[in-house]
Amino acid sequence: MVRLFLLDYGAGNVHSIANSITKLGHEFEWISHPDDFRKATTLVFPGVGAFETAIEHLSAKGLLQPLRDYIDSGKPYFGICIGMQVLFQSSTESPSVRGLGCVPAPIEEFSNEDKSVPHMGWNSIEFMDPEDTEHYEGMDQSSHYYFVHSYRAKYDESNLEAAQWVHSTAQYGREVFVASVRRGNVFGVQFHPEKSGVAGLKILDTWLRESESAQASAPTAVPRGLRPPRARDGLTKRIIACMDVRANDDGDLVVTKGDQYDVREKVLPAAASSSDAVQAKTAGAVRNLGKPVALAEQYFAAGADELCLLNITSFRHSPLHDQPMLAVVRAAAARVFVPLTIGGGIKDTVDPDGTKRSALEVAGEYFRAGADKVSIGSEAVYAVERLLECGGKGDGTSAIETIARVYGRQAVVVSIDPKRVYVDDPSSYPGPYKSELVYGKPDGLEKEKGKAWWYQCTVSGGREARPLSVVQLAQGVEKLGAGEILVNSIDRDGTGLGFDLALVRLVKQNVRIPVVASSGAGKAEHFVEVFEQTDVEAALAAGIFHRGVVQIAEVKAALQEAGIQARR
Ligand code: 1PR
Repeated sequence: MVRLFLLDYGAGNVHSIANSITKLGHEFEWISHPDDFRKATTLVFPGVGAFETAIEHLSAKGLLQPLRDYIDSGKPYFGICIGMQVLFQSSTESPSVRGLGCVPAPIEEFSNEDKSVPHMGWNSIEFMDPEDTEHYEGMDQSSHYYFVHSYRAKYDESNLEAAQWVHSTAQYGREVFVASVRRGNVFGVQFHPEKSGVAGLKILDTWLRESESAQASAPTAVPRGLRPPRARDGLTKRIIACMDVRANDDGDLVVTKGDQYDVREKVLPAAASSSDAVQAKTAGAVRNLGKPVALAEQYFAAGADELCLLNITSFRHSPLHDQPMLAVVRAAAARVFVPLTIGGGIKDTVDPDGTKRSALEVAGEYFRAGADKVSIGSEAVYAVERLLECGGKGDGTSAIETIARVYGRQAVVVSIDPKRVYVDDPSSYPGPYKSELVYGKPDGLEKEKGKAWWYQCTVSGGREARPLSVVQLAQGVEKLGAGEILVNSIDRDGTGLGFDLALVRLVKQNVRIPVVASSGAGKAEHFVEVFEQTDVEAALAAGIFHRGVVQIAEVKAALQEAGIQARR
């Protein structure tokens, strides 16, 4: 009898793989004891997070040697991300920790000289032996798969023994790295099939439906020699749909959306005419644009590359375990198979009974519920203020630092809400942000002409301004260990005027981690504009998608027409 086991070492979002496998109709059990390895006939290790955390947790739970024995026994093994990396000898992420050493090569960090690190997004793969269709394992050179990692195994044709393991490669910037390994009973992929939409589910399903003997008998690859980088890598620009979630006045969770963060329907001066009657009835109520899980499912089906759910009310009266948002995340994660970011309230909190919950615990609950990344807003601003007060060195206690240490920096997004501060006379502006001033263009918006401004950071959904510029914040959070920055614009939010290109460019030029442009998208061409005129990796929109003004497919088509790589 087939007994499929999943290995969870206790950190990161392993529920996504469980959800995918359930969705595909397979049954599984969790490895909870070293003896379970003996019962398993097939093992999937969906490693998420940091190499060191993975190895240490496995050792501490007495699972490392049984894992090694399982692999040596010849029974089928499928490792994902860190589950593939542990097969290697070592990782420069944690030099003191040894991997399983099946593949005699190191895992090293990507260079950020010519690109953002982490490598985050949908990339293509290239088989080592395209003729060997029998061992594609459901993978496809015309598909894109979701990668999220800072460390990789370089493709090194001179290391013949390691090259015999390589099944496919991918390219990021000029670096060609190992995307999958396949030999004997072992299959490992650097990307996340459980987050790679239909194309990823196909890989899992193909592998799980293979006979045990087919799973356990891939031939040793014949090393194929040099694989020089192509002119352009296969990474696509990501399109993200964002849902602001809050309780309405009846206590139901709804997706809402405001203009410049005011989510209540406008109150009319006087509901004079009968045509205003409906509007008058809803005036002042929280704008209701749909149910979060249903919308998430809809956006997944429509081709969104990633989804973002922001909890914009704090649910102060619920203990952490009963946070209504957790139920939303669980339900969404069971239905959508692309990355899910959760934001709002990722900070140290206190349950109604007085129990203290650290930001790390809060994030952990969301990861276990099925979130892939958490997004930190206000807390990030306070953390950078402390960082600057302490002379630019983090004390290790901030939410960014603690979460990145355990779950890896790729799991930590910082969502920033800057606001323009106009300067009366730029030529004589003596302020501290002179080098960050942006000047309105003669061919720009009417209200920007002849003006200059800098961007000030805010907290509490834009309600409070802080003495920090956007550049200080962006550089500070990168230093603290954030893996990505989501740049909102309070001035552009909900306006449909297009992304604030100057703001996005300013942030992008000052960091080496991926940046997501947000706020102001009004038509498909705005996405083309932001990718042509800035180097951001992704663009996010809310209002136009919720209101059906623009479909995600239209955005993708516009990008492809403009020669910008997009996932279809
Ligand atoms: O401070 O860590 O609890 O995080 C709170 C998070 O919730 C922050 O990311 C903050 O931006 C967000 N937030 C707080 N209040 C609101 C609100 O609307 N009242 N939503 C709010 C912010 C704006 C964007 C929006 C883009 C694109 N939402 O995320 O999705 O501007 O909109 P558009 O395409 O319609 O222009 P913490």
